[in-house]
Amino acid sequence: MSSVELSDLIPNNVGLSADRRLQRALERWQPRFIDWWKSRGPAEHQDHDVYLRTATSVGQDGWAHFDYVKMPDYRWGIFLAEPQPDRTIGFGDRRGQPVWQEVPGELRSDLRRLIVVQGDTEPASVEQQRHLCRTAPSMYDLRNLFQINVEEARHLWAMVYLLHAYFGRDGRDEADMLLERRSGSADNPRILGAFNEPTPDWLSFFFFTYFTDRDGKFQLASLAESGFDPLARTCQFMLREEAHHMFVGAGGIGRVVQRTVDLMRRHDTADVAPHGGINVDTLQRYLNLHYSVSLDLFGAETSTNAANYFAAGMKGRFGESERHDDHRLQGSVTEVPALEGEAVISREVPALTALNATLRADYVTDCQKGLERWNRTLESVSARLELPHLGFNRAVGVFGGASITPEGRLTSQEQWEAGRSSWLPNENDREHVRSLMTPVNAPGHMAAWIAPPAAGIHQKPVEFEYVRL
Ligand code: BYC
Ligand code: FE
Ligand code: FE
Repeated sequence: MSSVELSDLIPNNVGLSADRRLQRALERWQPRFIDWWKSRGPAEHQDHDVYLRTATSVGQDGWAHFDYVKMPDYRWGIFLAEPQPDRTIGFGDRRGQPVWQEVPGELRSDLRRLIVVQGDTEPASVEQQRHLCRTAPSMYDLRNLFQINVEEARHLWAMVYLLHAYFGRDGRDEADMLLERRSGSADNPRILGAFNEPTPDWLSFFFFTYFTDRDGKFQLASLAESGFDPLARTCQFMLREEAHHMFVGAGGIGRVVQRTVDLMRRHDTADVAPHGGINVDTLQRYLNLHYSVSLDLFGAETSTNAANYFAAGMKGRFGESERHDDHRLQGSVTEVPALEGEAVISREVPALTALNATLRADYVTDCQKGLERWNRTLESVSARLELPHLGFNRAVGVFGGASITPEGRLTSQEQWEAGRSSWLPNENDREHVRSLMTPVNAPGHMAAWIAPPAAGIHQKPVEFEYVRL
């Protein structure tokens, strides 16, 4: 195992200083990355000290260091989880064979594509969130936004390392293009749909980190099983950072729900908007949007791409080693949802082609957990949040373009359009949420639409000066 080289220009545990060519190539990419960060990263506070976590090692404890840092000076590093000696491929046709330390020639373009798609989402999310620093509901939240931004940028580094180290000239070109595509751009957009949607306000941000970063968790966990060992080890380490991103989403929505319930009880009304809160039906519409857009990220229910990725050992399932089957799936079948006339039915297909749907089903189960927690808070005012039907507002897969209500009923396109403003954020919701987005900067103070968190970061109090303004 290579030791951690923290004093290098690019901190790393991949022995970069022993490979001059690679080191020089990455050092040439670095200033372009910094330019991108300064022009497309957080729109403000780049000169302020922020209390941030920086990954510094990969051991079980003490993998991160907390201190004040100005964001452009953040030490973005390349860290792979420690190798497992004698690791073998855990699934697919090559199950049991030694994992690959180099890219097998016949899998080169597929692996590059998976890494590029993964890598593209990371800077995209930073671009989507760049204006949120102007409207943070507290200094604690501002710091969490920046923590997520610097870590998504580190995830970009993680994929760029793989492209440079293992894919030669094509890989370097792809790494350059990762800095050139722009979220929401008409001519050169980011690759996946959800990463071109705006994140205009903090309610959207919390739902994005709850639902879309959670797609990251499931995709990274699948890639963490990969037979391409450097990819697996990279993703294993990224997953440690990911937990905080989803915590920010779950905690953020939980705090909004708490404040809404407090206001409903205090004023004895479901309409808390005049009292500076966010109504439950507005929350439900935001949830419907972010959940449905995130479901699209799993691709089509049946996919020969997904079957090939699995059969060849490139991308496994969530928790592959804990599954009790043959891990090859040749001849296995499974049920996927389908449309038949007016009805949503389920259809039996080869399990290998259904792997996107399988991963999505695991994701849905995970999404449900946060709702249960929020619903315990909402119980006292007899309100609830629900996940809409899988087919609601979808652009990809069997439900793509179908007119399905949140309850799962197939309707006409006209009826669906008539229901849109009650199912998805409407102009009133947007306007009200926008009106709440005034920044609160004093340490420990919170905007009126959100309850304070239960605790601060890294044993610091909630009133801690997380950003020195
Ligand atoms: N938008 O065979 P299918 C994260 C395309 S999030 C646009 O079903 P496949 C993060 C597809 O490319 C995790 N296009 O596709 C979160 C294909 O095109 P071609 C990101 C889409 O390959 C928050 C065609 O439709 N990581 O980390 O089975 C903040 C047929 O589809 C979309 C990954 O996604 C879409 N939504 O599945 C920061 C992991 N969906 O080949 C970060 C890597 C599908 O016909 N990616 N298409 O031209 C993959 O594993 C797969 O590429 C996908 C798609 C699961 C995304
Ligand atoms: Fe990420
Ligand atoms: Fe993330």
